[in-house]
Amino acid sequence: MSTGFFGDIKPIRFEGPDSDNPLAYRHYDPDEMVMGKRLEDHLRFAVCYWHSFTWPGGDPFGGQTFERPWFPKAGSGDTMELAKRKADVAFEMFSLLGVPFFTFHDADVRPEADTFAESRKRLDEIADYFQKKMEETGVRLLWGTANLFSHRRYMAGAATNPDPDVFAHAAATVKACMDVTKRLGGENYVLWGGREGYETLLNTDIGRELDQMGRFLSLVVDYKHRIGFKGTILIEPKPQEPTKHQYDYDVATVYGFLRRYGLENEVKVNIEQGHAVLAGHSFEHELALANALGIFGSIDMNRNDYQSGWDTDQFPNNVPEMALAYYQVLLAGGFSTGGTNFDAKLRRQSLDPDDLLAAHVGGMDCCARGLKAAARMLEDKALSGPLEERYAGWNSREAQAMLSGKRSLEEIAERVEKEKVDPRPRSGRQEKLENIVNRYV
Ligand code: XLS
Ligand code: NI
Ligand code: NI
Repeated sequence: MSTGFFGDIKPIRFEGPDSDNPLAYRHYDPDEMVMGKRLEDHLRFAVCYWHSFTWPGGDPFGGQTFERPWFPKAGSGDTMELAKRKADVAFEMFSLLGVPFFTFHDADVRPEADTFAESRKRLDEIADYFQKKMEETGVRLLWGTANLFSHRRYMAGAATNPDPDVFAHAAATVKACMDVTKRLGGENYVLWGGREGYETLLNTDIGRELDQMGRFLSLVVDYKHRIGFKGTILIEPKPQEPTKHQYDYDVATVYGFLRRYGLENEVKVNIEQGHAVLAGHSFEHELALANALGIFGSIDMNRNDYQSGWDTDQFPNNVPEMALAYYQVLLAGGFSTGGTNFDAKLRRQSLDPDDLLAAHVGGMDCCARGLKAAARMLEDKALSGPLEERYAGWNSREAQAMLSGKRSLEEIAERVEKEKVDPRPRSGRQEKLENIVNRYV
């Protein structure tokens, strides 16, 4: 039954590149076979609940711009009835778009109550409601997560808070969210350390806070195994915002943290394009590094404005960038439990219900074009051929002996003199490779 929110818009269909229908897919045909796999199964799109249905359109200079029938009226509180209306529209949108997955925080889907116990009951009640809608629509849960950053109790951190009661509150909250994620068949559980960081060292003990965070994550991993949750635990790195310095700065930092607490085989990363950029990296750098370290999990596919310097969470619209990103995803073997989550919000002037649809349609088309270009580059060995050639010298017996630890520094030095080793620099061919990429995008 239609909620009427989107008017009489019909489900979005693939109409091919020549279509001028603004609400049709031109490049995303879920059934198209790419490298032996359906496009839908490659991309595994997810709509996020928070930006699309909860965020009111505010910025630091002004409040709500969006008017949604499920927002509480001025002066009155949020209710479970409104939460269910919101869910009705959310699932309607998932179905109209034909996305296979969604993602949510506890705070997005139910109003917070006066006590923890009551908040948890509300979350369970909404999960029941979701369960029915998921059965009806076939939409699945990519990941669930806890909002440990909006409420003022978390202003000085959740796991890293100086107050152990906040740590406990956060732990109980994550337990509730993991329970619900498991019950709904979620394929991952995400931890983004929203306020796990600091503003000033004058009031912060970094070593202690990292140990608290390590303990917290160990508790989460233990619990995952105890309840038999089969999904992947993911950390989402971000260098700053909201705190000045976030502990999960980037992929390399998270890997070091996981190693320190012995969790590198238990936890993977959810990499967000905008966060990569904030950390001074490219998206593909973060993806390639995660793959190299064996912790690649999932992606949040939302970009930043390159001039503004903060997390603007915009829908992707740059095909060459997406192509390089999905190239790394394909090199990593594609997604297993992960997927492409649009942690992206409309601009605050984009008021209309169909702006929400158009944003996702455009983002999905852009990703589809990028992935298809990446697949063609891979199939043609357009980049992997030259790369193999570049490192070919390492295939020699002597090179392998050096690499595997069979040669000491003295032995290597001796050979350099004896054989008059005299390496000749070779071109890195960057421009030629860039030209190759441009043939595919
Ligand atoms: C914020 C993060 C957040 C996570 C989920 O910058 O991207 O939205 O994805 O808590
Ligand atoms: Ni973000
Ligand atoms: Ni994110």
